[in-house]
Amino acid sequence: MRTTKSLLVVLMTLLATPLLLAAPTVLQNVYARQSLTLNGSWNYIVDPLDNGYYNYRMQVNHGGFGRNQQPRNPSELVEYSFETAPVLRVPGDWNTQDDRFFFYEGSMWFKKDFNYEPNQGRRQFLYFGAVNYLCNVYLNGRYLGEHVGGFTPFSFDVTDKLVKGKNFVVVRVNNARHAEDVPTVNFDWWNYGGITRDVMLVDVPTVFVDDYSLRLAKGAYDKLEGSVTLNEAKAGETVTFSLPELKLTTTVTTDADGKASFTLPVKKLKLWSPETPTLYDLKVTHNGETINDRMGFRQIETAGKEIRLNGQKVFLKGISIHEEAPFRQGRAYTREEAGVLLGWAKEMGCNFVRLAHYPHNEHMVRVAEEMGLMVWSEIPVYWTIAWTNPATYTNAANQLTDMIDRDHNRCAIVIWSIANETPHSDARKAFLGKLAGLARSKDNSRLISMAMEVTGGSGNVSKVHDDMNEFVDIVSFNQYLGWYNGTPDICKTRTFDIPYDKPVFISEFGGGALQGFHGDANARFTEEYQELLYTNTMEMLDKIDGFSGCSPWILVDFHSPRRQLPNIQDFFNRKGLISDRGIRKKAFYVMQRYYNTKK
Ligand code: GCB
Repeated sequence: MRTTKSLLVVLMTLLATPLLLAAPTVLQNVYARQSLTLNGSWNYIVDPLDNGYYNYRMQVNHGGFGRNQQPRNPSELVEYSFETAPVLRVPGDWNTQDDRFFFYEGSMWFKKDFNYEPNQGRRQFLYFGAVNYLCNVYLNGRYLGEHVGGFTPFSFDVTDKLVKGKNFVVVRVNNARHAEDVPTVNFDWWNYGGITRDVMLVDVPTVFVDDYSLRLAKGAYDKLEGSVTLNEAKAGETVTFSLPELKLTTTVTTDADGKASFTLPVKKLKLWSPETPTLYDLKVTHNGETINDRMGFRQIETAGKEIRLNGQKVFLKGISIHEEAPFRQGRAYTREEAGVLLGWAKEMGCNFVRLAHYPHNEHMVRVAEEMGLMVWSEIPVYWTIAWTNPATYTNAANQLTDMIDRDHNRCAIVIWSIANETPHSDARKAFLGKLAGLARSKDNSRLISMAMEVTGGSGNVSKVHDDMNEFVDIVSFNQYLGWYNGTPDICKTRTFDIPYDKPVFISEFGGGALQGFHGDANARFTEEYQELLYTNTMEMLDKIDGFSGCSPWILVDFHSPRRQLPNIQDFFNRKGLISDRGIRKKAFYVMQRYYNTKK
C-alpha cells in the first residue's frame, strides 16, 4: 500500500513537472519574418484550482485541458469544453477585459483554432511575444513545453506537429506570485495575467538566420562590425548584408558553428541621435529569406562624470514609463499605444525614457528609436529577490539574455539595467555582480546600470554608497525626498555624498497627485504639492556634481494593488505627470520647462 502510494506521488510529480522548455531560439526581428498571426479571440476557461492541470493529467490519456478533449458520444463524461467557452482577446490581459478577473491571480486556459497549409522544406515556430507569468503550451493535444517569465519572447519548433487543415493550440497561463520568482511576490504594479503580447506562427527556411547584428565598431565612426548566427551549426552557408542607401553590401560564409562575423568600412554615415534619429534600411538575405530591418548607428560611452553620445556630452532628459495602455489602462501591446506614450514623453521635452521595470514590448523600443528617444531597458529584479537561490539566478539570467537577444540591434537602447532598489547584502552583490558580467559579455556596446538607493546620511547630507558601483557605468539611484521623506522643503538644503567618478543619474523621484485636485502646496495629493516637489527637486538635483540626467517617476498614473486610498488612489499609483485619462498635471509643465531650457 505504502509503495503504491509513493509510486503515485512520484508519478504525480513527474506528470506535473513539465520536462520540455521553449526552444532557445532568438528569431531576431520576428516581425520581418513570414508569419501567420494567431491574435484574436481565444476561448478561455478560468481554473482557480488548477483542475485542468493536475486532475485531468491523472487520467489515462493525460495532458489535462491541453488535450481539448471532446466527448466521443453522448454518454461520455467530459467536464469542460473550450468549444462552448467564452472568449477573451489575445493579446490582452484578463484583468481589464472582464471585471470578475480584475484581481484574479491563478490559472486560466486559452484555446485557438487555426488552419495551416503545409509548406514543405520550411520550419515553423509557434512564437509568443510574452505571457505573464508561467505557461504550458500544447499543440493539437501534444505538450510543447513551458516558459517562465512574463515579459520576454519565446517560441517552440512545431514543424513536425502541425497538420494539414485544422490545428489547435492550448495554453495554460498562471500568474500566481512566488517568493523565489523574478519578480518576487511584492511589487508596485498590476500583476496582469494572460497572453499579453502577439502570438504568431513563424515560417522560416529549414536552415535560417536566427540572429544577426550590425553596429559601429567600438570607438570607431568609419567601421561597422556585424555577425550572423544560423539556427544550426552548418558551415558554408552564405549570408548577404546590404545597406542600399549607403551602397554597402557584403556576403559572408558561415563557419562550422553556423556563425560568421565581419567588419565593413563606412563613409559619410549619418549618426543616430535624438535630434536626427537616422535609420538605414538593412537587408539580410539567406536561403531565399530576406529580413528587412531599420538600423541606426551611434556610440554611447562615459568619460569621468560625463555621458557621451557620439562623442558629445549628453544630458538624459528622461521619464519613467510603465507598459500600461494610455486611456484604457491594462497592459499596452500595440504600436499605436507606444506612439501615444512616447509622444507624451516627446511633448515633455524628453530625449530619453526609462522603460520600467521589465522589458517592454518590441513596438515601444522601435517607436522610441524612430522618434529619437534613448532607452533604458530593465529586467524585473526588483526589491527582495531570493539572492541565494540558484534557480532564481538562472531565471533572472534568462530574462536578461532574452531581453538583450531581442533588442541588441536597437541603437536607441543605451542602458541595460539589471535591477531596481535592491537591499544590500553579500548575496545580492554576488548575484548582481554575476548578472552585470553576463550583460557585459553579451553586449559591450552599451552602458550597464541599475536603480540603486540612498544609503543613509546625516544632517542635510544623503549618502549614496553602494558596492555595486564597481559593476556599473553610471551611478543611478532613486530618491523620494519630499514624498516618503519629509515635505518638498527638505530639498532646499539637501546635498548628496556620492564618492564615485562616474555620471550620476536620478532614476526616480516624485510624489502623488490626483489630477484636478487643487489646494495648498502643503496638502498631499494636490497638483500644487506635486508641482512644488518637482520645482524643489530639480533645483536640488542641479547642484549634484556629475548630474547627467533623470527619469522622474512617472509619465502616467498606473494601476497598483498597493495604492488603496479611497477617492484618491483607488488602486492607482498617482505619481503620474499625466492622469490615467491622459490629462497633464501641473508638474508636467515643470519638467517641460526644465527640459526645454536645459543644455
Ligand atoms: C519606487 C519603485 C517604483 C514605485 C515607486 C513608488 O521606488 O521603484 O516601482 O512605484 O517607488 O511609487 O513608490
